[in-house]
Amino acid sequence: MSLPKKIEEMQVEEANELAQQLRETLNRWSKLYYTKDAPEVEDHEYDEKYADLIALEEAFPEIITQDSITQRVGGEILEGFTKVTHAEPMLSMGDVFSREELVEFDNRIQKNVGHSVDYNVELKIDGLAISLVYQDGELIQGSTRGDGNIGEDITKNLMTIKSVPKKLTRPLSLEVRGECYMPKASFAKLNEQQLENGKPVFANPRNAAAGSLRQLNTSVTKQRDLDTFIYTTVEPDQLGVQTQHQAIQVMAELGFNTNPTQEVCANLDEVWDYIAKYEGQRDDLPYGIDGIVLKVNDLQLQQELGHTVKVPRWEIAYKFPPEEEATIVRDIEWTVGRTGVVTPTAVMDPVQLAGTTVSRATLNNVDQLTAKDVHIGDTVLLHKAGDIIPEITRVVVEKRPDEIGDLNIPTVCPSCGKELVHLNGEVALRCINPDCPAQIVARLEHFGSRNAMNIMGLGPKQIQQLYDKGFIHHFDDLYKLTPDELSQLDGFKEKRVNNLLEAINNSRQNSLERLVNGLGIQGVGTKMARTLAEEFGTMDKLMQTSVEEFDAVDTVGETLANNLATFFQSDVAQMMIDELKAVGVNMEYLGTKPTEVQDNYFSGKKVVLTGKLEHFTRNELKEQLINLGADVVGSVSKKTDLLIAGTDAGSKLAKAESLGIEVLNEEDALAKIGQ
Ligand code: 1X8
Repeated sequence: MSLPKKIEEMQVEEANELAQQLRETLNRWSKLYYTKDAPEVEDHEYDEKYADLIALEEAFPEIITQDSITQRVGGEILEGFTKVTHAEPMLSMGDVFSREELVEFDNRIQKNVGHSVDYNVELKIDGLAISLVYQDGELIQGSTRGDGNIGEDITKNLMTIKSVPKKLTRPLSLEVRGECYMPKASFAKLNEQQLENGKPVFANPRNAAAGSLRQLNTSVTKQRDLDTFIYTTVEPDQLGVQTQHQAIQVMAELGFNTNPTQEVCANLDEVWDYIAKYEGQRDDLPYGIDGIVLKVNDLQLQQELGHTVKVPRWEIAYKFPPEEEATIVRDIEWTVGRTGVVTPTAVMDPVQLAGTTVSRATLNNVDQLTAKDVHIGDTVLLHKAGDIIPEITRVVVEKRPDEIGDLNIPTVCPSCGKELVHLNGEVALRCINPDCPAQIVARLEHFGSRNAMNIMGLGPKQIQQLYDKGFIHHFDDLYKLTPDELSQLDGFKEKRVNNLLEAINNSRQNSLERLVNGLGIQGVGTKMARTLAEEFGTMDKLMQTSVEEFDAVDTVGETLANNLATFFQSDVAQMMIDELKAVGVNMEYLGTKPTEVQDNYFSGKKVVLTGKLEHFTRNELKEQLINLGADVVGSVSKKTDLLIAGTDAGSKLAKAESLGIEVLNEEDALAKIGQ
């Protein structure tokens, strides 16, 4: 958990706020991951935040939003792809984890049908759901599942995969569905290459398949070794078959790759044998599976059983129990967060666990570390909580070396050396030194982050380097950075230096809520910062507000009101804010003004971006345009006002030209932005 406090101690407002922040972060990370092959964070960080979000949503179901990343059937819909509405929704599937639950499923089916049924049992492939549409035997469209109703058109990408037939052996018009995956061996090879080329590695074969398939540049897809298994058709009537088992056989005859392991089972004992057999072979299969799928074999019965809003009633997935692996703890790292909380992380010999390489597991707090009694040198069992977060299950005591060191729980801060404390009986160990370097760096990071001052190009790496060089310490130091200092950052040539300077400079004009968030006051997140800015209007007012006045705000509780008054009236805050005023940082709430941008070339226009850009990433340019009031959309249509085309622009450019839409190259666009 990386949550600031125990979920049991949270109010719904706070949980909601945290969940919203987590969603924004996770959405951004997952987008970066898919669109750029370049994750911003390590896998475990993503996993941890994802698990936090799940935990919050489980504790407070009322805060779940429809568009929460936890609610999506598939991945997200990418900007660069044309959207496809599925003729029949691509449903997800119910899942169970035990034999008892399988029995329940079977009982339900038997009750509904009136007798026992045959099941077709298939492997559940760890890949990406795809749909292929054929007209008169020709492949005309391929798409991702997307949100189940709308997917992305990835026809060109799928065309590069050998096992996807471009032409069927019979001129049928039908839609089939299946799984696109990357074989384990290809995954290993790809990651080796990625490492050699200094590129980030993929976390698991599934991510690698998704990242390879959802490439705007199909030549990348082609270089990746992807494969498919097709397991269903939307129109079984076309095949003249009565059962799922036959459907797969006929689809194989039509030219599709189908998985040969399917078996018809007459009862749950047979199903259970199948499960045991493939669970045992799991690691030997050339592709990843995460369970098996049980389907009522008779297609007529499937029809009669129908589906609920979300899932078919005639099929269920049995998920394998999470894998457990043994490894050795080599180090316990102690890290200091923004609020001074010090958390232990076990660093272990890397092991392959449920599809990813794991070498770190958080122990969350000292209590957990002592309860589990994890020492350096211990052999531990690792599993993935919810199949996501690596977690140490227990120490294998029998394997403990004769000589083992103490737990070595720090009494002083690993960063600044000051004494650590437990505040008000908290389990968390805290460094309360306001000058602790690790906290300063973490606070600066937060200050510049997306939901706070939103200084693009100022990431953790840059903050750490600038801090190490002694250029930044207080928030206002960011505004005093010189081009010469910035050019000392790794990889910063003139362009990046200028971009970062501009981003820092622009952040002076942010509305008050961003600054309030950036200050990192305990209990104040994005939403609370906005509430405070709206309510009190200026920083000066906030600094004169009493506990009672804070308390009078609807969503502010007593504890927070106290925190706020204490903070805003403290000498530290006074000084910090005076310094920020001195460097020209705006101290007023601008309300809706930021979006009421001055009329400019881009305001109100529907703009599409395509091709390779030189000076920006596409996201950066997009953000600039949005700030100028443009509506940046994914695909070119009659309604598009403007296409900005980088180099190697393809079909979008052609389409824009054919529709007579204005086209700017990157330089022209930059010139117009500058005006
Ligand atoms: C997902 C999957 C299905 C099958 C295999 N692998 C999957 N990942 C199969 O039916 N053999 S069905 C499915 C789904 O979401 N409906």
